[in-house]
Amino acid sequence: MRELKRLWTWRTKADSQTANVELKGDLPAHIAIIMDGNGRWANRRGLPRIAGHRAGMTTVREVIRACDDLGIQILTLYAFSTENWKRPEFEVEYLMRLPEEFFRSEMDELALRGVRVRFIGDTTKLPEYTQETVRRSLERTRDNQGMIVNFALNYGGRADVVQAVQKYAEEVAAGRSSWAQFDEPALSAHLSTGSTHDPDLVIRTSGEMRLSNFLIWQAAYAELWFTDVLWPDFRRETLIEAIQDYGRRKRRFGGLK
Ligand code: V07
Repeated sequence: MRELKRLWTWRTKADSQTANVELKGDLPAHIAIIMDGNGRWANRRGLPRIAGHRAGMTTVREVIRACDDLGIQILTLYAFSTENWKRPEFEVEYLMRLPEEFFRSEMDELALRGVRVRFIGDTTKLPEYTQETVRRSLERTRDNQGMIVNFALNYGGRADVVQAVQKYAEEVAAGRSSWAQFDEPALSAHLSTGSTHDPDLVIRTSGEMRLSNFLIWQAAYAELWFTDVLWPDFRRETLIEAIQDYGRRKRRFGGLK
């Protein structure tokens, strides 16, 4: 665990002033976010739901920047769940075009920052045009050495566990693994997140206090942080509040401090 105790400076859009925040305590290595409340944000403004998704994508850009500036190592974003297919066809279609739009505007900055993009979830069920973006972005950021951004697309936590066991079973059948050696690290390694650091902090916006099938195995010991703020209204400052709260909590992993 890394101890963070430093001043962090940034410019706010509104007044172009420089703000200083002191972050004490541990900095989470891996932050995972359930980005909820785009539809509600739009409704409140009398706008169509897709306007909320568009605004939400702007927040994605800002949060990637903020996490990278802070030195977060892994950011996992729940962009599309296995349940989201139940939404109206035209909304799903709109959502499925966001990845391409995102990369068209962001790829240069991601390259500059050395961000590595990865995907979790069953991307083989996505429309072909989305899969094309998935492939291209993986390829273009593969050699980067900076922060990892995992986009969860068509992701479900239970399905991820099932998929991991199936993969392990195939290795057993091929004689490359044995059930005698099947343990928690072995299962973790076969999840879509692989052997990367488990999330330390899971953030959910928009007032719901559930995991909703997101990283259910990986988040076993994560600190959970909830806010009523809707995703399009989520700011750098909101993220810092979450990280400061995280730093204050005593993390015991079930033991005694
Ligand atoms: C989506 C905007 C954010 C709020 C949550 C739902 C709507 C960014 C992406 C994205 C995904 C993959 C990728 C690059 C960007 C995205 C979907 C929805 C499906 F490689 N935002 N965003 N994808 N929303």
